[in-house]
Amino acid sequence: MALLTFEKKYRVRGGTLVGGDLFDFWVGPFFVGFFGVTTIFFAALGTLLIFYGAALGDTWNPWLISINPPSLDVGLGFAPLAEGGLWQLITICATGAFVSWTLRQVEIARKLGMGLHVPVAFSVAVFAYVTLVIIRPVLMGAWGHGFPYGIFSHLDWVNNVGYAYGNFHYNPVHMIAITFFFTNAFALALHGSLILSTVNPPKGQIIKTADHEDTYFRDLIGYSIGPLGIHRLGLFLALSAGFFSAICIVISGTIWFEEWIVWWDWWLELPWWADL
Ligand code: UQ1
Repeated sequence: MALLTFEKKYRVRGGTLVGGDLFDFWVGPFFVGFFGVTTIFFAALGTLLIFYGAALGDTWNPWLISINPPSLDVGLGFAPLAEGGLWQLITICATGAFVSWTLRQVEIARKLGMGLHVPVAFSVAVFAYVTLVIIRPVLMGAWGHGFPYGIFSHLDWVNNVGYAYGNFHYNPVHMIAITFFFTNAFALALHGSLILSTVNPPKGQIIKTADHEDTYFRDLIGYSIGPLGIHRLGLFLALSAGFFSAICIVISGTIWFEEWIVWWDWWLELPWWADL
């Protein structure tokens, strides 16, 4: 079905979660909905607050601008605007915008009668952000444990938090997350190259089929996961990468307080050689 025909047929009322028909309209190509309005509100307010925070700072160098969380002694209280309060408001706006965007994805999926895979996947990214700036700071008792909003400053934060636990690469859950990231890149490279090799033939030649794709991998390794399966695998790998990233940082400083290499002492302490 051509795009214009499809849109006439499927760009219809219904499927909204909030507001009934009130916000059930489009602006140009964009569906609005209640959560389109709240997304714009939070994103615009948050952006304005970032510019206000930058104006209070001592640089307009985009690499160096930084909106910092309150100092640790503020704990979980409210801070004055210039002393972390802006960071707190911006965090509320960012979370509000991300959650609104997720729910707008849900409304669009419902309108079209599609599965909720996209909003579920997006939620994992939102979960990773919320873990860094809300869940972990709350568990550790201070907003000051959140990361600063700045290009270089957030890199410094990652560096410093990493070294606070020795060498973060010894964190076993960090290892799991990295393994998922690498495997995900591997799977997408296999999939992207396989698809292009079948559907982008030289001029004058007809495209190949899903049977060619299956047979390629059966010839190569004796197994094909299938054209649907590879997308299930890809979604699983990508979401696992984000999920285990969130877990590897949230356990650092909440249930594990030492250098991560010490965690591996369980290996040395196994009973059959602990006393040797
Ligand atoms: C695969 O088996 C498959 O099914 C035909 C694809 O779909 C088009 C793929 O993209 C890839 C990469 C594979 C091979 C993957 C595994 C895990 C054997």
